[in-house]
Amino acid sequence: MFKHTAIKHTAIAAAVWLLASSAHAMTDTFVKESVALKDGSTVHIFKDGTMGMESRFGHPFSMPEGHAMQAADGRTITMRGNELARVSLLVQSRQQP
Ligand SMILES: [Cu+2]
Repeated sequence: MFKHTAIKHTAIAAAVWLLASSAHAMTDTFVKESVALKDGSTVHIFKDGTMGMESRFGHPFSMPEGHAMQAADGRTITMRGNELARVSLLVQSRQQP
């Protein structure tokens, strides 16, 4: 009887862990690169080549496609797409414990 309960607990713990980590896994898989910009904001480059902006305060913001961005490392990156919703998801997933 004790054995049975222990197995159940393990299964429940595994299920909870999966739920908690799924948001992180999801954002990990679709972000190819996050690049810090000279002005303190960050551009997230997704695997499909589109991009989304995050302000220095950690908030998603809109940027027109074709806008040239200066990376902190000196690169110039041209904005492709404007993935506000994806950046929102990314920020939310980081805020989970
Ligand atoms: Cu941008």
